[in-house]
Amino acid sequence: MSKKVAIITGITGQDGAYLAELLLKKDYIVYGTYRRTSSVNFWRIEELGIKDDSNLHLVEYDLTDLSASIRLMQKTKATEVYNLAAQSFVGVSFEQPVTTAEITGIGPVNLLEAIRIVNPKIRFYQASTSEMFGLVQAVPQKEDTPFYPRSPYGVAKLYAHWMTVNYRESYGIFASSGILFNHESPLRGQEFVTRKITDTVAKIKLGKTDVLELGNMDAKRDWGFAKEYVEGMWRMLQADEPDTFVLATNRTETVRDFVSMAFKAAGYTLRFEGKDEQEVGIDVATGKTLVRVNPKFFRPAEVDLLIGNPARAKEILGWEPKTTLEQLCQMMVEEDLRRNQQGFSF
Ligand code: NDP
Ligand code: GDR
Repeated sequence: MSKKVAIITGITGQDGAYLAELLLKKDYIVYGTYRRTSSVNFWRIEELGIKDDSNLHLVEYDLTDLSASIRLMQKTKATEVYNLAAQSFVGVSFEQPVTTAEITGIGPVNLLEAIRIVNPKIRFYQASTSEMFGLVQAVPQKEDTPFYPRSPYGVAKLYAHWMTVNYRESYGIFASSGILFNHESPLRGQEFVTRKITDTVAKIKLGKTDVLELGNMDAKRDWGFAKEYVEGMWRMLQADEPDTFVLATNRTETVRDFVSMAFKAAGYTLRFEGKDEQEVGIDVATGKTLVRVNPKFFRPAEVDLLIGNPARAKEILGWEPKTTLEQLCQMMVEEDLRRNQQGFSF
């Protein structure tokens, strides 16, 4: 039997790298797309040891280009497309709302149109997000919870989500949308809060920096392990029917809790004092301030509370998360200690 062929857009990102690793293990031929930049950015697939795998083909591609999307389908003859590419940073979306709309909102429509034109039998996965829930309407959030996005990123993703549903219903395309809650790993980008925390904790431990500066520490998130979430994406495209699924852990913690957990993993006990912009985290053993608030990291609008119910994914896909937040945090701190000790950190 010939091998299955999949396209992963955004292979240079966290999820793209883990998904490529998973599909290669499953004996797929993988076309992973990356953007042209002045310097290449393959550290994640290098860390996973898959960059030179003979079944992995790296293809230059930009999600905002319809003709490139059509050629991508024609050339690769893929039967599964995982759209992970996006301007994915919520904070930046407030400063670059138009670019975010073009990439994160319209971009997926280029892929859907290419599928419709080239081969409507291609199965499509859209990386949707818990940011679409935004302002709390009900908890825990699930597939039928009303949406109320609170950032240009969330709004763009909601448009792409509904277009995915629309192409499913209008043209019978196998288009599934995964509403994924935050998922993290040692491969997470450093601008996201968990990795920023674990990398800075490692730097403090090694005497490379003194203090961790953060924005809103009251925000609550449902954090899972990225490697398990990409397995859920794959399962969505192997299901009998296209659908929408929430992937989450059904546990929520504040950013402050994650900070405490990360410092604990490096041997510190913190005590928090003060309120709002004056809040600080103090090392109980030495009395030193290790954490402080910097208002420059506040967002114009915030998503206060995310907690997802993944029951539907468990029932239909047999998917459930396994790694606890404590294990995830420990893994990230250890990896950042190792990297910083070796003199590099991405
Ligand atoms: P990353 O930010 O790590 O990766 C995003 C990828 O998209 C990168 O490879 C990036 O390339 C690529 N990209 C950006 N713009 C374009 C473009 N115009 N054309 C082609 N590629 C582009 O995100 P994650 O891996 O964390 O997330 C994967 C997807 O899942 C994203 O769509 C994200 O919005 C969504 N998501 C993520 C969640 C999470 O917690 N991680 C939760 C829910 C949804 P480059 O390296 O060149 O910037
Ligand atoms: P999020 O992730 O916005 O949930 O989007 P991020 O890690 O950026 O923020 C989580 C929460 O932490 C608060 N916060 C800070 N955030 C950052 N980045 N830096 C800080 O210094 C800081 N201080 C406090 C934020 O305000 C927020 O409340 C992620 C992305 O991966 C999206 O692409 C994805 O769709 C969602 O998760 C689900």
